[in-house]
Amino acid sequence: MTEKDIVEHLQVAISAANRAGAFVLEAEKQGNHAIYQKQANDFVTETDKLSEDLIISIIREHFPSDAIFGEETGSSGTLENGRWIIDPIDGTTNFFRSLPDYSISIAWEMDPFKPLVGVVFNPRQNELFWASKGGGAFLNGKPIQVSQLKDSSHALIVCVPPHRHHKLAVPYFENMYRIFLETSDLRSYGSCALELSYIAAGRIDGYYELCLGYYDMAAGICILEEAGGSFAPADPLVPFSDSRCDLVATNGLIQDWLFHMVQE
Ligand code: 2AM
Ligand code: CA
Repeated sequence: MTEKDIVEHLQVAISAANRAGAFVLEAEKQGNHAIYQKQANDFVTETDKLSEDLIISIIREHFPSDAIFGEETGSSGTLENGRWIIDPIDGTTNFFRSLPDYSISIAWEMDPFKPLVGVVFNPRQNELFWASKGGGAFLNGKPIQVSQLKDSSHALIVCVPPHRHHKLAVPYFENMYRIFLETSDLRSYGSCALELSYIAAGRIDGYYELCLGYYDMAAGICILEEAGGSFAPADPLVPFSDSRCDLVATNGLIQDWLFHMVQE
């Protein structure tokens, strides 16, 4: 894998995210979304599916046989040349309720759970976050960096309760309560890709969520790592998988503290 390969994949990811973002923004303005429920608190619209089709067609123009793992269409292609990981709208509930925090998330990796390229585009705010391994992290072309906050009592932490897995609510809220007592305040935006990008840009300091899909976080963890942040499975005995990722992510400086907070 050469630097040129990484740059070529990054360029295609940026182009696909821009085109899908413009398409999704236009659809949001049109309104009248047909909304389908996949499972409890898990919704999909026609626009999610069309956005994924558009992204896949752009990837296929450039890399016809690469493996692709998309939230809406599942897995296809051969793993030899790595794989793309796509969330065509991350924050679908925000999208169809016209809340501004939704994004298009596209990553590419050679080894599982080690993304080399990550692009997250929020068309409502016109914010394009991207990163490539060793190449740094950027927001609309300007380098970004995590916050330098070391003192958890001043930290702003994103906590997203397990909205699709209510059985996990009690232990989650116990951890969230402890985090709340030891920090400045909590937030929740509803798009994992943006939440990770916001840590990368130094806007917030940490993030704790259970039961993510890998497509929610693949691009975001690449951007976060390149901006100097850290992430890890919330439970060291449960490694990331495509269908379930329990995540603790921070600016790096408070990673040990947040990890410790969620071990009970
Ligand atoms: P999605 O829109 O692609 O399904 C993890 O929080 C993921 O769950 C988010 O990235 C978002 O992904 C979705 N999500 C977040 N908050 C949600 C909520 N309150 N209800 C439904 N889906 C939510
Ligand atoms: Ca989605």
